[in-house]
Amino acid sequence: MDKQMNDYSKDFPILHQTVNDERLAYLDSAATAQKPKQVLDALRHYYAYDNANVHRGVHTLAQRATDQFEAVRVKVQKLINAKSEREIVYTKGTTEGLNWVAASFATPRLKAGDEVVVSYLEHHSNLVPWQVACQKTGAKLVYLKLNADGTLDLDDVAQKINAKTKIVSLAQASNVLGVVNPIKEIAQLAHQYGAYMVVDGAQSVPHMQVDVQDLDIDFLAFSGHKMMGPTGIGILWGRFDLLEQMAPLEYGGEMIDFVDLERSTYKEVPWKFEGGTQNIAGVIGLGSAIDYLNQIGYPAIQKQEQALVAYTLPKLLAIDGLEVYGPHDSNRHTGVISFNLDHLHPHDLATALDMEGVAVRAGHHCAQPLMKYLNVAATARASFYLYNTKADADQLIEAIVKAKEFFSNGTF
Ligand code: C6P
Repeated sequence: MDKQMNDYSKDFPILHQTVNDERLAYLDSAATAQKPKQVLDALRHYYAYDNANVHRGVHTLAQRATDQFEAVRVKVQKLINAKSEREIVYTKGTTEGLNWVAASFATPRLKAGDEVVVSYLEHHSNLVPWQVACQKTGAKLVYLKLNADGTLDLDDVAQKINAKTKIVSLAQASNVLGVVNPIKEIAQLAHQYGAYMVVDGAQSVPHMQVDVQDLDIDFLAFSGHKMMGPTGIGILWGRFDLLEQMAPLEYGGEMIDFVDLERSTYKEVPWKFEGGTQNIAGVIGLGSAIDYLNQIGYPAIQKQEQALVAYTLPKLLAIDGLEVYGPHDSNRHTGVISFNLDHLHPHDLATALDMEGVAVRAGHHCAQPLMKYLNVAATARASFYLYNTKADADQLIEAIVKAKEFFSNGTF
């Protein structure tokens, strides 16, 4: 093992298998991350010993489940340095969080003549909810341009965020280009004009320290499954005063205070947003994933991912006919690398890589406006996480070279 790299894969049982008779190299963590055995154990323990509905029972199991459920709120609060655990709302994932902000916070405030600013690199989950909000209110959706290396064009940012801007909603890290946006500076600019700053943290919170107070943002949405937690659980963080102004999105069990025949009152933030039986096991698994993240620490995670990108990117760039989208400088790159090889369709490339045990994603990555902007139909994408090693990177490179030979000579 390289001195700069650790092998965390021992904690991830799924990684120790063969796929198509080859060692598995899982390079699709931007789609969903694998789960360490600590998270798998926490889920099993919860279902084996503590399973009960939360906030509803006085019996011991209900108390245990409720205590664990609420304790995770505090873990999330500390992870992102929120002011209070009551600013932490459980959701299904990033998509739901962004939809809630667009529908319940932004839509009632927007009107014709207002502008909502997004960028060309956004995931559909940070575009479509804003399209709908704009369609409903007559506000205009404004797109920030990118530089050739996929970073935001800051001159364009300075022009397009102005007195008409009411919302700026940006991904902190791109799921396609491997760039990180300067959220703190953009939030400052947005606030100068009285606009609100919404951040899609799906690809940042799993990989880097995100401090909502330091960034001085208004909302942050992220997903548990991309940070080694279970699927179906996510977080919407919002400034408390803003969450208080938002109406709930789902009405029914558990989010109410008092129900009369004609009308009802609701619980306080955050519980007024959490109608119905929640994904309790998901919350507990997320808590365990946060413990795991904290035990390794973001600096070590970033060091590992940086070392992997520094090792892989030059090797990819050296392959004749392979085009990398996003920065070519590994120091300015996250663990997400998108590329195309010659005139091969990325789905064919990804299928060939799968035959070699290498799991990458191919397609538009839920970022069709970005594909149009880059003038490509789709890309292949390798994404690293802390449990990847140099062996995974080598396997990727070898499989690409083999695929290139196969598709040009017809021999595998
Ligand atoms: N991107 C990818 O392969 P959900 O599905 O709600 O957990 O996350 C949506 C989402 C929002 N923003 C960004 C930047 C994302 O990357 C994602 C999920 C996955 O790139 C699945 S499409």
